[in-house]
Amino acid sequence: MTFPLPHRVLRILAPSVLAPLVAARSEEPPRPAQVEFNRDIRAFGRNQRRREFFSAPASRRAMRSSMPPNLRRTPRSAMKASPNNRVTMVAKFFKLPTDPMNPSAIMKLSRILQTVVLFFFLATFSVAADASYPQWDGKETVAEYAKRASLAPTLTLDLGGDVKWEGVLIPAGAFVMGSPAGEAKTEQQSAMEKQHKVTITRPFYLGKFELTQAQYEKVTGENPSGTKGDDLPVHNVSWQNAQDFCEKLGQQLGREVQLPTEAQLEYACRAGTTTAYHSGNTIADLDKAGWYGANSGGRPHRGGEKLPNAWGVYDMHGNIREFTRDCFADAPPEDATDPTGPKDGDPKNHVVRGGGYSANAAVVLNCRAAIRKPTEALAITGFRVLVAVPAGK
Ligand SMILES: [Ca+2]
Repeated sequence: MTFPLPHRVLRILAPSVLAPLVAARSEEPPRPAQVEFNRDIRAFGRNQRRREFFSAPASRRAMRSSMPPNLRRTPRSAMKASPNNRVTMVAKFFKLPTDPMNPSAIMKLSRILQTVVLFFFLATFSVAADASYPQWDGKETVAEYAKRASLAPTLTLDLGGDVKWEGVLIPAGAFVMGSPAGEAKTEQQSAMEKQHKVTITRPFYLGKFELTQAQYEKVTGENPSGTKGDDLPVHNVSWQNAQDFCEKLGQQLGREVQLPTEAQLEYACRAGTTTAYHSGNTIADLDKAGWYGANSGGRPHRGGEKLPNAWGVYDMHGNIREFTRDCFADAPPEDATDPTGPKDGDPKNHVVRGGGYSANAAVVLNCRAAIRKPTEALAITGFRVLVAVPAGK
């Protein structure tokens, strides 16, 4: 057989040129098992090389099978798992075989990892959805906001028997918390009511009235109030009594029931106003909206006898002083989103808001919207409750 010149030259030169290369390749140390294992994981992750292999002509597969083990694409014997390999650690956590690791285990592990990724995606999405409630625009009515937020403007809950609880929707929104420099107040109050910006990201239903004795007794079986009357606000309760009531009612209804935070209560009280009372700045304005020393007759009154604020909430000034969820601290709060009070506050001393029916001329400023008082005078202190809206939409 004769060959053209170039082929002859190659036949002569090839052994001398290729021999050192073949020799070098054969002297190459076997690849570490870890490298082969990682490569195999990638191959099965895409499932691409496996398809390539089995779709290749039989001759090619045979050729590959005849190759030295260290040059094959996926030598099963090289699937040794290293204890330092992250995939191996995850596999061990889920009790999957790792030595040698078989394809079905790898696929199972892949599905588990996909599920974990999907879980984190959904969790992230739900957090984003929680923040998606619209903010009150500062002008619209609660009914208009409720329509925009796809929420009911009011909420009525059946506590059993004929006892009902009525809540009104408080929009999500931002406001300036605290009292302005020109407002009538003491020096000490002024220091504690430093103005700052607060954002409430989640709307909520707040009791239209202070919690009544009938409602409290229906849930707890007790009524510690000094002046008795089913429709009168419950009073002479401790913060823990109020907290226990919320927890018990929440379990009974399967809803999230809480005391409002200090910020939520001032925000709901102001209903967009910036004056000392939601009805204005003067004592005459207080007289329209709340029961205090000069108009109460020295006793608590049933809800609904004075003017509500713009969002339909009654007795936010006077009548019964109201517990908030927050611990008390002298230092004024700073700008915040959904604040929940000082973390290092006294757990036995909570912020009380709004003043009471006994506030005489000397302490009538205690009925202002921005007032911050520590726990004291339980005999004239009660609360109103908050029912949360769903976390996401
Ligand atoms: Ca009140």
